[in-house]
Amino acid sequence: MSKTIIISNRLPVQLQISDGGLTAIPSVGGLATGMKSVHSGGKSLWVGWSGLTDEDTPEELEKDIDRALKEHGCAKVKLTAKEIEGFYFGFSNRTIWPLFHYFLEYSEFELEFWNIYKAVNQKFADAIIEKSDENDTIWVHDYQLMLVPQMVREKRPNTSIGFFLHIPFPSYEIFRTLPWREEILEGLLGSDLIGFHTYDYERHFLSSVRRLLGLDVSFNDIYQDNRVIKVDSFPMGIDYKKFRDAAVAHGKHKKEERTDFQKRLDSHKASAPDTKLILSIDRLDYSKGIAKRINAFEYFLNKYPEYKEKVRLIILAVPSRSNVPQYQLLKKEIDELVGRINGELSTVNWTPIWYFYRSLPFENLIDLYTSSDIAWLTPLRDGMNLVAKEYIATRTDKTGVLILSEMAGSAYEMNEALLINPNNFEQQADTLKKAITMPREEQIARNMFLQNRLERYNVEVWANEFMNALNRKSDGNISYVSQKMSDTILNEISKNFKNAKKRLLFLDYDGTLTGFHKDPQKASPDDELYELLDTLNQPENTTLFLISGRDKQTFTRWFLHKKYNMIVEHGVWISRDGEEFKLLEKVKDEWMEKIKPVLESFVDRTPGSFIEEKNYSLAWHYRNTDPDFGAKRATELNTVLTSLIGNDDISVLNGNKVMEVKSSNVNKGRASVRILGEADYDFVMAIGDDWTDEFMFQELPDSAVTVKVGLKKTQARFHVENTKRVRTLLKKLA
Ligand code: GDG
Repeated sequence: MSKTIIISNRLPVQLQISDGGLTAIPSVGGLATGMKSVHSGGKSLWVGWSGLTDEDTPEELEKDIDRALKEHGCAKVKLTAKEIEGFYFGFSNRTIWPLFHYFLEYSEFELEFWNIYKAVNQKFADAIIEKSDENDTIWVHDYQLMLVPQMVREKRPNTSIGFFLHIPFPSYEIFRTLPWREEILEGLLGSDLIGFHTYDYERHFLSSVRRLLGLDVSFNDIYQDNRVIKVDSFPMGIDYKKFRDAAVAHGKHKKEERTDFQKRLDSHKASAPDTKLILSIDRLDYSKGIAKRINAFEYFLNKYPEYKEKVRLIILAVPSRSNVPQYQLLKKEIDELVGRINGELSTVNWTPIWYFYRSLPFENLIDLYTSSDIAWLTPLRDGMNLVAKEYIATRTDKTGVLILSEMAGSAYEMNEALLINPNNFEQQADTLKKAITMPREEQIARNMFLQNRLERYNVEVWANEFMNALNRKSDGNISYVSQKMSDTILNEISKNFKNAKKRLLFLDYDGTLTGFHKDPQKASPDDELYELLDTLNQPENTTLFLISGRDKQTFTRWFLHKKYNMIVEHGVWISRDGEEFKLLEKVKDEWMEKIKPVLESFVDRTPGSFIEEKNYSLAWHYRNTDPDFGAKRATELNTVLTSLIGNDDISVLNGNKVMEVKSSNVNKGRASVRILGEADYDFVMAIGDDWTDEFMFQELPDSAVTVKVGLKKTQARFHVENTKRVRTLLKKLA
């Protein structure tokens, strides 16, 4: 029976060792709840670190721990204190976390951290490999485990692997500073599906993949050798019902049933009924903008002094990663700020800031959410920010105002909140005033929309959507029109080839018989290729044509002495049996003089691009430009050319990172059909990789074996993954 394996740094259970023995308590965090529908019914396994280092685990308890974890569907990865130091506190939280949150100056690039990160990721991958088989579905979570997908893929090539990043993926300009950037991308690309909270993170990731790995990306598909990797955004929701129900129950509590914490809040509210409570809850983390928020609060009180004694800021900062020096510094900064402001502004009746540095039980969290008039969340960067969603979910009477930073992923879905830029104190002060004075009807109108959305797209829906997308992906959802060239099909084709009386082969060159090169002149044929073509070309009853967009000079140099038949410049020139090239088509070339300066202006403005001048066509190559910029310029050039051309005599071909302008009556389809008409062939095959080859696939009869190299949409009947596979195919025929 196939199962789902979930992998995260921490397991969704807390182990507690006391005199009484061992207890395992399920965690109540968002992820644990969200995964309930995925992690249930004994058909899943959750792999992660238990929270106890090897040093803290008494040997005699090992078996009990395993048993306790198993009861919760969990299995542990064992880690030493040194590994936790380098992998978790080191690379994860001193390199990746600051970098991905745009705190470049806090990022430490330590080789030692990186080595431990790799080794620990390998440990997680090994644990998965040991506990899974090919049919299982694997879901890896978050930035601590970015190398795991590829590590698992190596051993389990056909397993379905998904990855979700809970933090932002930064822009390419930030990400490129990481010394191990390629390794991280390659690690992630072991997945079949990569999920982010927002489209922006997705976009940043795709941009890095294109620029750093040079892979082709089309919409949200990444093409890597024989695989297509899907990238998508899945904004994480909350367990809406849990927060809603808790708030409803809280509202029904009689006075004596209330928590001590709530009783204290009540007495403060009673003593100052017009004082508004402003709440912020975060882990104590520099990405959350806590210090800036406190400064902005002081700014607000100075700008609008009439609100002194009329507002109170409650800060709940949950201790986090206190082993990391930046967090210790931040703690000190916040302690001092709160001390100074309270010292300067407090009156006998009023303390402006209540500051709690601790974690509170869930029921007190509900006390805070339901008692506060305003939630003020100002992260400088935040993958999502669930607190914003939780606050809204607990507002049973739909009152309450949410002020939320634009830099939080949740801001994209919470447009009805008051969105602010956390660096703009002026705007924040005015927004606080707006929130304090917002009419009740407006609060209700805004929150109604927010609540509906949060209820619908809750965390369970989030998890299911991800799993469904992953399952769809592994069902082979790629919209091939062509069939993959399996070994069985290959055998069949080879049989037909051998039995045929008269065979005709059309082979494209670049991207088909050989890979691409930065400089097209360097992509010359290798010995293996010559040998292969020689063998194929030998039999009397086989007519082999190299058919290419290349110029005749180059092909004369490379192939004329070999006496292969050749068609070049997409069908302008033909050479047979080692004879000089002759015109195959009559073509006009007067237009070239007019078009060339246009292309030249694009070369001047697009670094890395160049013009290839052929006898009857002009090609603008942009393979070596910045991929985004090059593609943008290509679209621009296309528009310019289309408006210039204006008649049917010349046309623009969009090839693989090349745009070619040529006479309309010339293309590979027309040329191949002409050759086909010369004799009675009972086996016809055409192989090519780009748009210009589609003409052949389209024009040749249905009985022809047409083969596309790569996974893009095509009119060919079959596809193969890469040039290596083309050679295997040809060797089989040879
Ligand atoms: C990462 C990303 C992304 C907080 N204090 C207490 C407490 N909490 C709970 C909240 C909320 C959770 O912790 C915090 O979630 P956030 O989303 O706000 O932030 P991170 O911890 O940084 O989480 C973030 C998230 O992953 C999910 O993908 O949204 O952007 O950074 O659920 O309720 N819970 C209790 N006591 C507390 O004192 N019981």
